[in-house]
Amino acid sequence: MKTEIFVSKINFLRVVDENGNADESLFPKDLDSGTLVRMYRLMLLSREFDAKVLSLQRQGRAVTYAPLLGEEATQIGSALAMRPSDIFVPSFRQHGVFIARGMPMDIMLVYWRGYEEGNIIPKEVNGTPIIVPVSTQLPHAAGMAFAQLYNKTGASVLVYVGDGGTSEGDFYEAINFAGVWRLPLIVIIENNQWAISEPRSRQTASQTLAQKAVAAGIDSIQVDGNDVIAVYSATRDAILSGKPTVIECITYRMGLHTTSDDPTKYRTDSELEAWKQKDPISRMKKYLESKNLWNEEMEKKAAAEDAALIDNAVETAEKFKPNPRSIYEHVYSYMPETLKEELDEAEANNFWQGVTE
Ligand SMILES: Cc1ncc(C[n+]2csc(CCOP(=O)(O)OP(=O)(O)O)c2C)c(N)n1
Ligand SMILES: [Mg+2]
Repeated sequence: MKTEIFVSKINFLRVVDENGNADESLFPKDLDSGTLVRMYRLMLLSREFDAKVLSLQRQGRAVTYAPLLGEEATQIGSALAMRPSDIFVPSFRQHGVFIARGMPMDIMLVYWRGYEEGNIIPKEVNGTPIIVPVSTQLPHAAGMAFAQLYNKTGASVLVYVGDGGTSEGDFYEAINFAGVWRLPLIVIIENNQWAISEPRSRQTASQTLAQKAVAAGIDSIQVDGNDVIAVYSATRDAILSGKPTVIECITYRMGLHTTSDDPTKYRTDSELEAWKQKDPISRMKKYLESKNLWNEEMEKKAAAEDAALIDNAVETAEKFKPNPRSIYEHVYSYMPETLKEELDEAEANNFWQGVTE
């Protein structure tokens, strides 16, 4: 006997198209006009913040930075779908998620000036620090989701990973664990088509990244990641279902991998141009304008307000004086003897002042 024992399908969701036209039958019912405008404003603010950090880095006022340009809808849509009690676990590019969750921008900038004090996330933001080792955040997030289930908190854990990150063992292990234990874990794949210079086509032979969830026995969907409404809708549904879910958001990294990267070395202008036509911000703007919820005057006012907010945050962040002891204090939960010796020696030699005096 030979018979088909398993078939699967992956849905793709888009609610608002590139021209700003919405499929009303798919439009989430809980989105009022105030929230729609807020979504747009947060995308604008994230883009402005991003441009500012890039500029600071070029002036030697910030460290290596991973821009989010082009990925605003994926980040803001998913962040706004969370309830305050839901916990998010970022990787290193989710600046928009932090902003939408109320992370003070001056603290974010302290981190991007190179100080770990900026990676201490205020409790009410309900997220974990920036994590650079690719995909190591996934098993942590699965463990956190297990804790939510065990403690019956009712909260979900939303973890972000790039397309490249889904090739790591940590990704498969986390979704496998989530499937077995039916954890409230939502994995947002921010598929921006590139893992540094490695194109999506070279990362996996899998037709979609969403289908990787199938083997783990968990739900998944692919969404237009440049459509903030679709991302919101899929994430909200997943959170409310309480079930482990993988959401693949199709978006594009319009900028650099990081400030140390030069994408002109490995990708074509025509590819970038094609994605610019799908810009997540102009799409939402067209939609809001068609509903008379937004106009040029509001755009100008918003730009001025955002610039003032960001300038203020930069000013505050640049006044921040780091405590050099923190290099030693936060490595372990306690200070081992060997580290204590190093710290004592550094202090005895007035290490903080440098050696040139
Ligand atoms: C374990 C590990 N391997 C390699 C790197 C170097 N590295 C940093 S980002 C990156 C690519 C990540 O691509 P993707 O997951 O698609 O995320 P994106 O940068 O596009 O947001 C690599 C290989 C790292 N940080 N950690
Ligand atoms: Mg990527």
